[in-house]
Amino acid sequence: KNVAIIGSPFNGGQARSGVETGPLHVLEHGLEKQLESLNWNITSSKNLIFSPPESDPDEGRLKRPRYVSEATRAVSSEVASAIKSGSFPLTIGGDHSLAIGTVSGVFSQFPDACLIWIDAHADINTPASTPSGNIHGCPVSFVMGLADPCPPQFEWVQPLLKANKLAYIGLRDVDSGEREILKKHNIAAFSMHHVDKFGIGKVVEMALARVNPDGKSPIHLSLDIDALDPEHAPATGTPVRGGLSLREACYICEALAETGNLVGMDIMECNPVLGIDERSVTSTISAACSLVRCAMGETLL
Ligand code: DIR
Ligand code: MN
Ligand code: MN
Ligand code: MN
Repeated sequence: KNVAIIGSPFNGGQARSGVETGPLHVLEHGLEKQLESLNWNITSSKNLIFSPPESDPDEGRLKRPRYVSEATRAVSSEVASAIKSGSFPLTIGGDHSLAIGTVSGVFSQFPDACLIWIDAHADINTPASTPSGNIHGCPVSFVMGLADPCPPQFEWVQPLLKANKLAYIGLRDVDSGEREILKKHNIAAFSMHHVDKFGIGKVVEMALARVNPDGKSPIHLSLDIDALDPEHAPATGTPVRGGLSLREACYICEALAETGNLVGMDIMECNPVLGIDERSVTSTISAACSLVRCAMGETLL
């Protein structure tokens, strides 16, 4: 079992600084040792370097399109080369716009993969629907090719993700334009309401049945730490109350590990600078590490 850790200290997809310090905090918490003790061989552990272009005018409503495009393009090629060399790409963000890169990289190598997106938000705004202009609210629409026309900065992004290969769990703050997109494309979207109604075990089962009915597809997991209730992960840019318990989120990761089909993972949006005290930072970072360990087999016997 080989893993490539891709630290991605990037904040250009949203307005709050600090999220770029997420990867360092996660690594300082001891994630590498933790993975080694789960018998993972760390083939590489990088902290990528991103530097904002000198000029980066808005593209319509989109803020910092060049910076996000360049960063995510670099992440995409890191993820693809990790897979080519036989390693599991674990990308640590950074804001969730990075998933333009991780999903592009994974799907370039595994075209029949499916994507499980764990988040309070759907992150499927298009350049036309985004209320904020923050690209971390848009990555899913980009990798699906829903941005029409595609902003020129993002012409390198291929529409590799099909609507029937995407499932959400944990949603509770979805914009009206996003709701329409989810409906129109019949995307499997399990909100906190469904988690309450059916329980997390059933929700994961239903999500996998939708995107991976024959159980054969490779799976990429993109996890926004704000999927967790702010009680467990307060240090994040856009916390929303009423989220997943730590156990529910761990369960999702364990169930995906259990499939044996997981081929990549993102852990995004930890912003240690936004913790109100040491304890709130530590709980957020240790939750992120727990989720990674669960996805990478900690609880498999
Ligand atoms: C909102 C917030 N839907 C937007 N999105 C967030 O700006 O598009 N995503 N916070 O993580
Ligand atoms: Mn976000
Ligand atoms: Mn979110
Ligand atoms: Mn997100």
